[in-house]
Amino acid sequence: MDDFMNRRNFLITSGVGALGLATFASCNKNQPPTVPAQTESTTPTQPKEALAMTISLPALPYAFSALEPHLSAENLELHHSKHHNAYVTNLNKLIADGKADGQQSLEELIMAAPAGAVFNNAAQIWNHTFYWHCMTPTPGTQPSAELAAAIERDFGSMATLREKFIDISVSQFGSGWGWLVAQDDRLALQQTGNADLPMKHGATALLTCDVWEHAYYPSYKNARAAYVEVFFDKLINWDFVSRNFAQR
Ligand code: MN3
Repeated sequence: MDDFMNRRNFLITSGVGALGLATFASCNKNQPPTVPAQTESTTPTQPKEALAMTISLPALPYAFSALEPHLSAENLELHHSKHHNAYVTNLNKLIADGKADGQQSLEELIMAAPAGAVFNNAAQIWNHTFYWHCMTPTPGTQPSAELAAAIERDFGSMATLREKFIDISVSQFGSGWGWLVAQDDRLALQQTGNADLPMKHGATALLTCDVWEHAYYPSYKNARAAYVEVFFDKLINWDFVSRNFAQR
């Protein structure tokens, strides 16, 4: 586990001209890992008002091909370089156009924004970064003893959690996400549509599966259930889920 994976802060980079690059980690306790900062160049002619915060696309925590044969390199490259990146591009344009506060953290934007473009793009950036870290090319990770005990307490068994997680992920109508969350010190499952996410509903995300078609279509075509089963059985990074549970 490298330092990148351990430092669970979601950095947002700021292009502040001659002052150089400023980075900060937000205070939200449920964060994807640190992403390397990218320097945003500012031109000498750029007006001061335009020197707002910019948000960078976090690097994938593994190679595009690392999750093969379960998710193809083409699938991951398309998902990260096109879909995830598009949300970053869109949010930076909203900030540049003055429609989003470039001084707010991603989590602050998500919590403050009404339904609409700022919320959708900010939440999708958060959701995707979290999702990448919910998967690992390393087989055989296991829930911590504390998480395993909570799963048994709240679901009865890992087999029941598996069955219910797959069910809520497969049955989410249209685009959205299946989640394992902690809420009121219990484990629970949530379905969210489009960009919606647990922090908007008073819950802490522990695990998510992206069930937008773009997440699985290149590898599984329309077979969402097959994708979700492989996600649960082969791809979940239980070390990451266990850390989220410990820090809930
Ligand atoms: Mn997606």
